[in-house]
Amino acid sequence: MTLASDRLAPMANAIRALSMDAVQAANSGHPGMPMGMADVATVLFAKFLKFDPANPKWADRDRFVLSAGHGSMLIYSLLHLTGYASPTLEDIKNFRQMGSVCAGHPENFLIEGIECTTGPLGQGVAMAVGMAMAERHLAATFGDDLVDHNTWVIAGDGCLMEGVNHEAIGLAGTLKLGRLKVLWDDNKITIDGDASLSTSEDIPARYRASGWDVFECDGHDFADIERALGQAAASDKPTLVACRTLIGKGSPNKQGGHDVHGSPLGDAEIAATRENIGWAHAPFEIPAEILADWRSLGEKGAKLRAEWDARLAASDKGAELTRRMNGELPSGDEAAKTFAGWLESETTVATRKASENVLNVLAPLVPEMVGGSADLTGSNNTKAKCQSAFSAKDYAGRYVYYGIREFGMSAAMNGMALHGGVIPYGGTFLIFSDYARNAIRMSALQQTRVIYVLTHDSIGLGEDGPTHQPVETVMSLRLIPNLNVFRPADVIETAECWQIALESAETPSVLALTRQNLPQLRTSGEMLSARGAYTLRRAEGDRKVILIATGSEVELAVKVQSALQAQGIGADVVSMPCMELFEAQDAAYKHEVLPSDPSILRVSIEAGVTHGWERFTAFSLGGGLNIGLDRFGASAPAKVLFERFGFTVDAIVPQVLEKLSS
Ligand SMILES: Cc1ncc(C[n+]2csc(CCOP(=O)(O)OP(=O)(O)O)c2C)c(N)n1
Ligand SMILES: [Mg+2]
Repeated sequence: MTLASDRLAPMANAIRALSMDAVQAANSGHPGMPMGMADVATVLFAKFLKFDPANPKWADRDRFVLSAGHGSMLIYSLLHLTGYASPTLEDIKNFRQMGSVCAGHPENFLIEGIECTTGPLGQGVAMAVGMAMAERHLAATFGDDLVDHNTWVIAGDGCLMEGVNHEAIGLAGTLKLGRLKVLWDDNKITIDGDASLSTSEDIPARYRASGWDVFECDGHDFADIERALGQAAASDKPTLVACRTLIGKGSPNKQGGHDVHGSPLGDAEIAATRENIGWAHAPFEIPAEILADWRSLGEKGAKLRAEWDARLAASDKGAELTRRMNGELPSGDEAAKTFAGWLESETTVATRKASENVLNVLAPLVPEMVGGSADLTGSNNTKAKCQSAFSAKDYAGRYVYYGIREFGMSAAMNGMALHGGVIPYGGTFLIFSDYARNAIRMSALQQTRVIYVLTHDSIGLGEDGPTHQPVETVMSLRLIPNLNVFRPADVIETAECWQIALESAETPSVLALTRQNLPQLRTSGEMLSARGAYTLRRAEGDRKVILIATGSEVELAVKVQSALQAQGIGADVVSMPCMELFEAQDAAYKHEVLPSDPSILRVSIEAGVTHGWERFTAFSLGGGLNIGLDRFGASAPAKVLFERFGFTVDAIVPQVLEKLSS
């Protein structure tokens, strides 16, 4: 497709008009960025991007990430103009209104052509790194004739200023991700005003120092943009193109200033802009010949896609690539059989070690699993024996050394999962999930299958002390919607939780695992963790108490049960590896595990904040009892800490007795 420059200008103005009119209609939104980057985006879509609007999920399409998500009208305009079924013009007219897929920021779950949800600045670039990793991995696995595409990003000053940008570009440079191209909207404006208020760094030098190529262009000169994007496309390094632009370009009185970043232009300025750019058409009206030029862009992609379809059909690897891209797990019950065999053994291991044992079963059977750790491989036990390093020398490797980049790792894993064809999992200490927290939240919002292996999950890690001991962390992760937080109690539950995590195609998972050894408590039953909570030990005789515990405290609950039984007090032990899954059970099952009988005392035991446990215990005798840790830990051996903070039979039994007699 070769469109002359004089045809590109009206195409770019169509983006400007749609953006300013939609923001005006919504009376909120961000016109500046789409108007400023309209020319660059037009060249990208007209001359470089590989896409087929009729097949938004075509596996070998280029990925386009609008990292500067506030400029959402740019991507809505592009998708509509090039002929994607969604969004419609009606959706655009209802920008930011209830029911329109054109949400304030682009959401991957609302529109097929949107690769990832953006808005939290910086994470789009970091997710794009993950997409480029997945692309290289699949190309190495399936060959260039089936996997051969670029990841193009539009990012603003904010995306480059965020800390996660440093993590992302360091990783991309080290991995030599030459298929990654970032177009920087270098408008020198942020919300507060001139970018020089807050930044003075030499950004091109920073990127070059990280192993990137950097090119520059005048972002309003079509020929110059095409030259720079051509250089980027030809580079075998990850590439930044600094596109010098005017924010709000086209608006005669507001372009170049920060007021145009995030407010409607207003009727008078919109009229002046129409005049200035020569756009005589009514709001939301795109002249037929301009729309035809936009629609013609998809033809090249449709042809490439048809050729690719033929190669896929002819390839003996086609079916496997299709399976992986569809996110379907391999068939077979080998893993389940192996885990069932474990019931008979009595394995005492830390759950982080149990997780490694599980991985050594799963990773060979599920080749799309790509693991990694933020420099804690030997502590997180995340590397399976069959995995070798994913590196610039060997993209077929299935283990990523992410370095000390928890946030970057998590965002990259989102990008990998969204790209498809791989199931990413990655480890760090549970306490440092807070560094990654917004990416974990974005996993949940975007419905990605990302598995977080978070070890050293309580004071049970011991001597490293309170900086490393999670107290509020597990409960705070449970606050995030659509995130399954697992805290398995032994090797059997660990295997079950891993299986559930793998099977949860639209829900990310956290596996909170211990550093310290735990005995095997389960010797029977099948996939009980899938219920979220279950009765592990039944009371002998009259049940007066239900002990509800998670992870390492289930062992303690079993001991407390014995001590109570010795005094003639019947107690159930409920293991609750996943609150979210328990909450999702029907009322009958929940009542079976936690009967609504206020004469029974419910006791929660978890080595973390008690906040949140009331929901399971308040409806019970005397308001129930919550055993936990509502303060920071301390530096000492684990055993000493558990004693010091009351996680012992001797400390708990008297509290239970007192409650029972009150
Ligand atoms: C992590 C994060 N912090 C803050 C914001 C709020 N915010 C949205 S856009 C923006 C400024 C962006 O500046 P720039 O990227 O240069 O965009 P431009 O004004 O040029 O469109 C800020 C602070 C955000 N969306 N995400
Ligand atoms: Mg800016």
